[in-house]
Amino acid sequence: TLPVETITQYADKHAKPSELSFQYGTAGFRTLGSTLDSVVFRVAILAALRSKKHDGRTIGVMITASHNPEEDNGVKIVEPRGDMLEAAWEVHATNLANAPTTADLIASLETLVQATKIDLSKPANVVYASDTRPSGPALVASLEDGLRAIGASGRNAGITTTPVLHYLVRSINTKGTEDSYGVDSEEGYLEKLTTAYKKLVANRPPSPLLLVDCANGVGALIARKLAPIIQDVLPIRLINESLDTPGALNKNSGADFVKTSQKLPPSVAEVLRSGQRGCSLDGDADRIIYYYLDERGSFRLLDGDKIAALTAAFIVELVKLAGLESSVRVGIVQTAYANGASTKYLQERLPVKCVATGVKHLHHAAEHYDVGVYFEANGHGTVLFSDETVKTFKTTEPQSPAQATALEHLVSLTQLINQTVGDALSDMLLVEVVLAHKTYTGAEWDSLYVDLPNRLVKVSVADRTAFKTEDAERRLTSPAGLQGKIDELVNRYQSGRSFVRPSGTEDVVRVYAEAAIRGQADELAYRVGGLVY
Ligand code: NG1
Ligand code: ZN
Repeated sequence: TLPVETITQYADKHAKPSELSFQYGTAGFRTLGSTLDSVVFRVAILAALRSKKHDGRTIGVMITASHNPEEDNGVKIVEPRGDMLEAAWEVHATNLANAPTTADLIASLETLVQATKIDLSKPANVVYASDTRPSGPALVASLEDGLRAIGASGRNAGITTTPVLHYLVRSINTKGTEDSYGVDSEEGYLEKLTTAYKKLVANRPPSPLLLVDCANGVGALIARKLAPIIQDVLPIRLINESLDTPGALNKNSGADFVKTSQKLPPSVAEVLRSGQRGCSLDGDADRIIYYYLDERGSFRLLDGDKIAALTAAFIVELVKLAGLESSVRVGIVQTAYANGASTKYLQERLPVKCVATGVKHLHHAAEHYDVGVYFEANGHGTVLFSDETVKTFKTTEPQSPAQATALEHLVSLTQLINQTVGDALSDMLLVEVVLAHKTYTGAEWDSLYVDLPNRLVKVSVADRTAFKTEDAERRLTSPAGLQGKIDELVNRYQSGRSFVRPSGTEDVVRVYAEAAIRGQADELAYRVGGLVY
């Protein structure tokens, strides 16, 4: 049975604010950090129960609000293989978070244990981490109380990135097995990535200096440790790495700033030279956006779609060189936010699937390919290799030196790429591998296809739940009649495309539009926005 008395004692110290309600959305719970005490306490209990459900395997809990403002925070649960919490349990999380009183919480827990048939005698193991937000330490304390309340054993991974936490979860759960994912420490993570990177770029000339904008977030901590290990092959200069300047996190910097405003952070503009490449991480280092200045000094964006095109083409080429073209199926997963030009480019070469926004949808769709490349336009993404495919790479007998090299490179890629979740630093190394192999400049990479001008705007509405979608969020089914009006507008624009969906992480409706020319894309977004408002 549940330790009701202990849970009650602790839960009373972490009472739910009566005026608030919470929802486990695409990024877990996310809101003002100062309101999350009871939520994080309850999430810890849920994570412990999830661990019991998985026979004591370790569950992860990450405290972060990613690219959102510094005063926000959030919490999400990581499954034993390092992927996102199963959808059915998101509902349980929401239910627990909204139980009004301690007694209601206990009742909800009892119902949950019954309904999901949890054997309470099993052990519970949870590993947790947080980003650099000021509200982090208090929320970690709330989490630890939750673990104490249910008698779970916890491991504090400290202040680290979201992808490192996902890596740790999978590494802990595969320790000592033949599927061992890596040594379960930050050092193990760095060692795994950098060893693979050095193998992949051996015999290539060193890369030119790369600017890395850390958004004044936790990515800087890991990047600082990464830089010296690879400096001979990939010199890196970090900017926006001040972790103790109040208000600096994600402020005028980072991947979300660059992608949303389609310009350089002012701090990057000061130092980026013509022809030079740079990249921006987001606040928890699970997204990355690249850019460069062309010969006229104009800003050019290399977003998640461009990363997908670059890396997928490279993997396909290696698979061909390895003689595995007929047995290893490479595919791409995108969302509706993918630039239409990228979708066209990729569809001419590979199977492409469009899914709803949210990493879990992309991740699960990518699992259906032998090699599944998924990237959101905003720079969140990774590549998944099926177990069978990794085995094929390792056991295929090469018939030529070229085939042997291709197979070795493929094996190294499976180690370089963080397959649990999008990982800015792992993705950065992946991009740099391809650029080094192709001897591409930013401009050459950029020329794979030409982006359609596009605009993404937020619209505040009275009730965003009134907006319902179908066809991977590309069409509205409600409010009635609105989709017809959008279609009518879109038809008037050359290469026009626009869609409207409710955000899963903010209380807004997002409007996306693209068209053949800049002014038209802006105008279409503005006019569709006018229909929604
Ligand atoms: P919402 O708020 O549901 O649009 C945003 C991003 C997603 C994803 C999640 C999780 C856009 C348009 N949306 O979701 O791609 O990254 O946050 O962080 O970028
Ligand atoms: Zn993030």
